[in-house]
Amino acid sequence: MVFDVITIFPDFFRSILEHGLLKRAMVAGHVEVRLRDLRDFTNDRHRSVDDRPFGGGPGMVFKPEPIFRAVETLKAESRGANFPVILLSPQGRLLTQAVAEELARESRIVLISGRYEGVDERVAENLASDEVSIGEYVLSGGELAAAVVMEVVARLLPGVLGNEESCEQESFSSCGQSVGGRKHGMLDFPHYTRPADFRGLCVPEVLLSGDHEKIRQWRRKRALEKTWRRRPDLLQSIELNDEDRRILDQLQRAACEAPIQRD
Ligand code: 6GU
Repeated sequence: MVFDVITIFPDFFRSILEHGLLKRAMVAGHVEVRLRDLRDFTNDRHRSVDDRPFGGGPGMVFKPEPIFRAVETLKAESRGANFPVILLSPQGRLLTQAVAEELARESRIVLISGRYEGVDERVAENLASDEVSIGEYVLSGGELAAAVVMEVVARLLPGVLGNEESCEQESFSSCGQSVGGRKHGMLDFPHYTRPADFRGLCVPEVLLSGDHEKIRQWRRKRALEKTWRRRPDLLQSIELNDEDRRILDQLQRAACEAPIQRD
């Protein structure tokens, strides 16, 4: 997978590319990231990438010419190959695990880091093939968003996660059989490691028991419970078995007797 990132802050990406998953994916040859400085595609003396908005108002807007020139240069390099050109912006479609899975099927993706005040609309309308937002909040620029997209897509590529098992069980994970992006469609169960007693805060006894069936049941129950409290909306799309329904009935009944605060 090749990511071409068009940005006015190429240095912003250096640290995330030198640590963790993206670094490993690059070293192993699964991912290549090419940072493209937007200013290299300007042709005025000041290398200016933005200008004041037509119609007035605060802030500056990214000009179309450097962005068009940057993408056209990439297209010329790839000799006709087709690839998605994604504008990162708060107006985009929301990045979900399902969107990440869709993107992970590509072999090359161009990411354009916009900025909060805006990018000339002709980029979204006439150049980008897709517009993506990473969540319901406002960032000052698309750099963090581009980094998020690369991370969530890279970890889905075959061979990138050394430990496929940990991927299979975690919440929001998807090794091909997810429901709405999450394995089993619900939030993750709690995890613990040593020490078993940390300042009097003890790990649940069952996890120390070695009884794998009991541990499986406990994890399923805690995952259901957490999902019921925090994200009851997810329960609509989960396939529940008899044991699950019994657990949810119990929670429901307990809540009626002594209303529990959802957190
Ligand atoms: Cl992609 N860009 C900006 N500026 N803000 C955002 C975003 C993107 N996604 C969520 N908020």
